[in-house]
This record gives sequence, structure tokens and C-alpha cells, in this order.
Amino acid sequence: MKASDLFVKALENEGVEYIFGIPGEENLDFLESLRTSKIKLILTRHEQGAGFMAATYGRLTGKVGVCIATLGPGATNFATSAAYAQLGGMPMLMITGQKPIKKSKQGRFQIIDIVGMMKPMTKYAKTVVNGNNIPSMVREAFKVATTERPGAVHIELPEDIAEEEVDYNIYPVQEFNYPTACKKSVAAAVSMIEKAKRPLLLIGAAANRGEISEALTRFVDDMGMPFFATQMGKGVVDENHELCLSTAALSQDDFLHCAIERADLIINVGHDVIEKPPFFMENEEGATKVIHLNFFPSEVDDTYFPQLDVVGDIATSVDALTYALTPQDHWDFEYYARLAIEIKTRLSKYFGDTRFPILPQKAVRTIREILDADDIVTLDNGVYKIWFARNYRCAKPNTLLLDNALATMGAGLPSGMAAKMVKPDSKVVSVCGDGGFMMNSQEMETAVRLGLNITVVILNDNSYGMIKWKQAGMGFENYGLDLGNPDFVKYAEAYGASGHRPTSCEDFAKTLEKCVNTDGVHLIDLAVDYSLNHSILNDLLANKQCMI
Ligand SMILES: Cc1ncc(C[n+]2csc(CCOP(=O)(O)OP(=O)(O)O)c2C)c(N)n1
Ligand SMILES: [Mg+2]
Repeated sequence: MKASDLFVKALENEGVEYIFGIPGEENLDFLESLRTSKIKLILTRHEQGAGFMAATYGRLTGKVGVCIATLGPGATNFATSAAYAQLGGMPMLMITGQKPIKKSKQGRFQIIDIVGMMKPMTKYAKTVVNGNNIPSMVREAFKVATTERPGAVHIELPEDIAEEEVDYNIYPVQEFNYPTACKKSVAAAVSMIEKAKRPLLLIGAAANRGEISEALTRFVDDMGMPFFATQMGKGVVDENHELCLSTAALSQDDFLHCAIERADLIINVGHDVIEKPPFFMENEEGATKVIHLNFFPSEVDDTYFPQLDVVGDIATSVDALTYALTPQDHWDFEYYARLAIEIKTRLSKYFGDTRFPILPQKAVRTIREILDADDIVTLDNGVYKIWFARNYRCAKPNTLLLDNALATMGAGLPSGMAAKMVKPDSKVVSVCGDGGFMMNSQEMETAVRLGLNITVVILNDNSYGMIKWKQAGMGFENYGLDLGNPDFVKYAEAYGASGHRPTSCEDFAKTLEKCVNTDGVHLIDLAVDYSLNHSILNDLLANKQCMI
């Protein structure tokens, strides 16, 4: 059979449903093989959008999201999505074409060392040099992409290899189970936790992969232990739980850090250093200790050097702790309980504020009120991410998809589209800044063509607001960050989507309610007021007094 047919058969064998991307002439044999397969091609308007969609498919399903591009420019356009998947722990395979490798009359036209480019951004990057190797390469790439830490993998398929004759040879997919933590590390963790006076549970990104929610909820309930989450750990345990303190949206100085400062031990489940630190560890006598409980060992960093690693399948390790631990009379959670109420009061301060342009706190509140527990919000990257991390309480895992790893702009819309494809019964709202939205806004056409029901909310401040906020925080003059925007309502309409521009907070709530309950692609151009960012996130927090 033809090598490209074998490649597609190997992908079918792995259960691939979609391939996102833009084929080039070097992919045409592969495309022809795909035409008659069970796999659906999702044609996008930019390879970056395809990569973000594939990565998000991987993030939500735990299976490998697959995307395709041509050689050279198509493949280089995958660079940011490769980094996004790799840092974010999202299983993704990129397939790119290449000129013939045996004999070519094209000189160096369009030839870039793509495998070399991909190596530092992936877990695996290889060229197929013999079509008979395709099945084992695909099996290996899928295994590498999905096993902890999951990430990006890349296979380059040259034109002449794609068309060569090969033998049928497909490897069955084998279930993979993680080892469990050794008894010694579990016993050490039990001893540290039982001895601690004010232990605190932190839930990080890896806990949002796999079936960890149940085990962790049981741990929290049985121990009565207060918890907080990193931005990518939100929703693993219901954030409406009375023991939930909130999310670490900043690395220091937030109300939550009053609790972190009081803790003598933090049980860190699923966190690793790819996320902006939820707090900084201190290398001093008597400083808060940390237990790192994860699929993989901790990586030492200036902000993170745990005293104990409990390495193995997370749910199994958490269950082992729940079983072995006895809640201690000397555990003192009284301060945390008072702080949890205080944090709720502080964070809800502007929920009733109806000034317009809308405050980000109010926008978050409105979206939370309109969406149900299983609905999904995907964020692009801008200053509103901090407000969503702090104020948007998730009841279920992976219902607020934000990127606190690469923190790239441009992923909000494509990730929302992929989320809708994976979870068709959930309403999906993609929240973008006016800057980030325009980085992949061309995918509006893809969303309309695919008939996706999705609502995009653009928080419009006519600027790169996040950097403006940082600029002000550093005491610099306002310079170089103001934007001119298209008329977003007309822009949406030009794509065949519906466009809305609310004129009050009430109007926004009504418009959003209508959009999420009406089929089609909707865009809401929402004027946002960021004028309180500096006074709250810098001045107020820096000068806060922790309750005694
Ligand atoms: C691809 C990319 N380019 C640049 C940045 C740096 N950056 C982070 S946030 C930001 C501004 C975001 O502006 P916007 O999307 O309008 O959101 P806002 O903060 O204004 O709400 C920039 C330039 C980034 N994270 N990613
Ligand atoms: Mg902006």
C-alpha cells in the first residue's frame, strides 16, 4: 500500500477523529489518503489556529489532537501552538510536509530545518525516512504525547516518502497505567501532614488532567482541609465548596497569600513550574514546607524546591493519603475559615456595580451567572485573565480554559471552537481582548463554516491593556499601547456571524443570555473599564493588612 495510506490507517488506529490544518502541495498524497478515511479534516484560516484547536482537543479529551501543515511557512506557523501545547501539557501531534528527501530539483526553495526548529518545543520530532517505519513512529509519538507530562510531538512526512510503497503493519494501542507512589514517600507525606499545624492543599494544572476530581474531593471532605487552586487547576474540586479559599491569580500579595503565609505546609497536588508561581517558596529556616505530589518529580527552581516528592499516579497517591491520614486535633483551620469569608466579600465588591463601560469584575460575574456548571469559558490572554482567575468560580474541571503556561495571545477563539466540538452539549463563551482577538480573528470564518454555536466576548479597551497596566505599575508614562479597532459588529457580520454592542451592564446580560441560547456564531463588542486595575491590583493589594 501507499505510505500516506498507511499513515492515515495508523492515525485511525489511534482513534483520531479530526485533523486541523491547512494542507500544502507537499501534503497532497496524505490529503488524498485522508479523503477516504473516517477522519474529518477541519480546514482553518491559519496554521496557528489549527494548532491551538488541536492542542485544546488534546487538553479536553486527554487524546492526541492532530494538526497538519505544509513545509516551511506552514510549519513555522505551528511554532507558537507547539509551545502552547508543550508548556500547557496538552497532547498534540503536528504533521508537516517536506520536499522529497531522496532526489529533488527544487534547490533550497521553502526548505527550513523544521525538525530542528521543533526539537526544543516538543517531546519528539522526527522525519520519516522510510515509509515502513510510519506505524511504529505514530505509535511512539502518540504514547510520548499522552504520557505525563503530556505535550507536543511532530512528524515530518517528505513528499517522496508519502508516495512510496510499504507493507501494512499496524501496532495495537496498549493501555498505559502509571506506577503508584512508593510506600516510603506516602509514609513521609503522612508524617509531615499529621505533624503540621496549618496544612493547606494546593491544586495545580496536572490535577486537571485525568480522573482526579473525585479523589481530591474525598480528601478535602475527609480531612476538612482548606484548599486553593492555581489558574490551571481551577474546578478540579468545586470552587463553591466552603473550604475553597480562591485561586492564585497573582504570585504574591493577593488576599489568598495571607493564608499561604500562615501555612506551615502546602500539599501541592499537580502543580509544576510551567505555571506562573502561585506563591514563592522561601529558602529560610522555619519557612513553609511543600510536598510535591505529581505524576513526575519536581523541577528545582528559585521559586519551587519542595521538601518531599510523592511521585506516581495522582489519584492513587491522593487516595493513599486519604486512607492513611487521620485528621489531627491540633490542625488549626480557624484562620483559613475566616479568611475564606473575607476573600469572598472582597472579591464580590463590584458585582453590583453597573457603571458602563463595564468593570471586568462585573463582566466576569455576569458571565458566571448566565452559564451553567458544565459550560465552558475559554480565555485569550490579557489583563482580564487575572479577574477571571480570581472571580470565576468553577464547579467542574476544565470549565475555564486559560493559558497560564505560555500565556499566548490568539488562542481564545480557536480554543473555544475546539471546546465546542469536543463538548457540543456545553455552551461555550470565548473571552478575548481587542488585541488578542485580532491575532486569530480570521477563524471566525472557520467557526461559521463549521456551524459552531459559540459566543465571543471582546473586552474592548482600545489597547493592549495588560501591558498598559504593567507600564503604569512600573511608574512609566502611558506610551505605545493604544490601538485603533475595526467596527467589531460589522466585522462579525462580514463573516456571517451576528454582532452586538451592548450599551449598559443590563444590556450585556440580556445580549449574552440571548447569544448563548441562539444557534450560530455571535460576537459581543463589550466596552470595558480597566481604570481600577492599578488601584486594586497594585495599590490596594500591596497595602492590604492580613486579618489577625
Ligand atoms: C502572542 C503574544 N504577544 C504578546 C504578548 C504580550 N502581551 C500579554 S497581554 C498583552 C496585551 C493584551 O491585550 P488585549 O488582548 O487587548 O487584552 P487586554 O489586556 O487589553 O484586556 C500583550 C501584548 C503575549 N502574551 N502573547
Ligand atoms: Mg485590550
